[in-house]
Amino acid sequence: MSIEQVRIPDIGDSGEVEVIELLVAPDDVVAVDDPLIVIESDKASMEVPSTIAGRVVRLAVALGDQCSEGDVIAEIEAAASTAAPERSEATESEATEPVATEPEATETEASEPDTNASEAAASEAVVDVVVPDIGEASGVEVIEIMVAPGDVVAVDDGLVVLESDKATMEVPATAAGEVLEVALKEGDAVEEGALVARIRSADAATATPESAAAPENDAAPKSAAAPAAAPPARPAPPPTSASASTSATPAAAVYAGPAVRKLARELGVDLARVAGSGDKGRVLKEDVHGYVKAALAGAPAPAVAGASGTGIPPLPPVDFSKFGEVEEVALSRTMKSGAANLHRSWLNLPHVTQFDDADVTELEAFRKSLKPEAERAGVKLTPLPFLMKVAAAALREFPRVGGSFAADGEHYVLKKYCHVGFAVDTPDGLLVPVVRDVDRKGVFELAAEIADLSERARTKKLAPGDMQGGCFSVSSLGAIGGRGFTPIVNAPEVAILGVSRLAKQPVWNGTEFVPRDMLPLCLSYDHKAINGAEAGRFLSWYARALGDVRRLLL
Ligand code: CAO
Repeated sequence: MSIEQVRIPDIGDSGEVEVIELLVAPDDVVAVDDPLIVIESDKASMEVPSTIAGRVVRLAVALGDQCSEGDVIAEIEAAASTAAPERSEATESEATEPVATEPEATETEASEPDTNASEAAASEAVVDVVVPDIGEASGVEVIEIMVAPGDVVAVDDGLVVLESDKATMEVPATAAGEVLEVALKEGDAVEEGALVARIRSADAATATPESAAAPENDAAPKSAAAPAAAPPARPAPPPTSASASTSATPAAAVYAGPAVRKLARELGVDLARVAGSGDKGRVLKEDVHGYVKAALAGAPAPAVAGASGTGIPPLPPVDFSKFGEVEEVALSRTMKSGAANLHRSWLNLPHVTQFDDADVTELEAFRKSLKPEAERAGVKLTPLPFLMKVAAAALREFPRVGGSFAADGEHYVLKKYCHVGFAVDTPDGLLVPVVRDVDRKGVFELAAEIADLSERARTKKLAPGDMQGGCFSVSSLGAIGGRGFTPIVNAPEVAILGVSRLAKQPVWNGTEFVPRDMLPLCLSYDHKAINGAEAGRFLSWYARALGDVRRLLL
């Protein structure tokens, strides 16, 4: 068994490169061509493959290290049968695959861009941007088109993003001006020298490295100069710099290496929606896995600024211990899933909240008069069973408020059943058990079920089914206090009633102020499902019905 060293290959780059990802660890077994690390320069990010099959004995680089061609990356104990010959020519050329170093090949392909360059010169102000030296023997895929005809670009603005199995890179504009034509589409496989776009140069004098600079550069080695007269490709920029770019789409702003892009494509993940936890917001494999996990758990994944849809920038981490002593307490599963559900609902539903007060003087008198009877029946009669019973009646009157959007996005579901959830504050977090068929139950029965479900919520005995199937929810903070709040809808429901603490208020009866028991109500709803007038009518109807429950008999 011999120990072989894998080194940074010819990276075709002038300066140093940074190690931005480690893809293996000591003791990992790798095959020839398995990626070991990802390096990044100001021109490209690329994976460095192993040139040796065997066991990784030592990684000679760490994240953030600066290195250059020839530096040792890893030491590998070569597997007996597959050990590569000691840095043979063949192995060298494999190691240097990420960049073109073959003069012949480059020379041949260089003829095309030269033609393009002379054409550009002939048509003076029209510049052909071609795929520069991308160091690939075969075709690389166009994965993003960043501009469209009519866009105005500056020199160095990204036009398209190319990706091979080794690197991801942008092809930048070599001239400032208006994009006349984009010659590529997503999925095309291209070679060095292929036409990317035609730009009507805003300033013919500064326009074309191909037309203007190339003749003066004749002294430069021809193999590289012709195709590379276009500036070399560069890595997709981090979101921060991309946001300042004029023509980049959110997808183009994604900052990720080839392995991560490949993984995202395999998993069907839109990288533009994944928050990057790497340096400068770079998306790492763990971020993609985390995103998928969150999606499967029904939780919202952290999302990036500028991403489409509901994406928001993640909050930067804070080391609170810098400011004083702290203690970290683990979040319970209930807290985590509750937080995820609330966050998802808050982000997906345009919330509006309306307020009203119900005069519950008569209802309170009625409830208090029933208390002894309720006690004999073994139940505690708080206002909540009445609030739920009246909610059931209101939902029958306003069926859309108890409905939900169908998953197909084309229909609205009106429910013929009436199940109402209620929020329970437990030591582990908020839970919303659901009482079935509230419209068919009396207040004593509801009181008994509320007590049973609350108790089971607090003792962690609720089954998942106990918290499903609600049409509407009631969140009562009345026992705790407060004059009003804006509850978050318990999606896929579209509305939730918040109830605050009832208080004696002076109410003008037309001739004098009289003391009345006033109950503050708030209705939050998904404005996509319910318009303000309908919500207003629902809440007024509800408050009136609470004020005179005899109306429910009508
Ligand atoms: N105004 C004044 N007093 C009220 C009231 C109101 N709106 N609602 C209830 N009360 C009184 C009750 O009558 C009871 O008084 P008595 O003991 O004198 O009879 C007392 O407050 C305690 O009630 P309770 O909390 O035991 O029972 P409940 O039926 O009102 O509530 C439950 C049950 C499970 C909803 C409640 O315990 C709870 O967990 N509430 C918190 C809900 C929550 O966290 N919501 C916020 C979620 S975010 O939207």
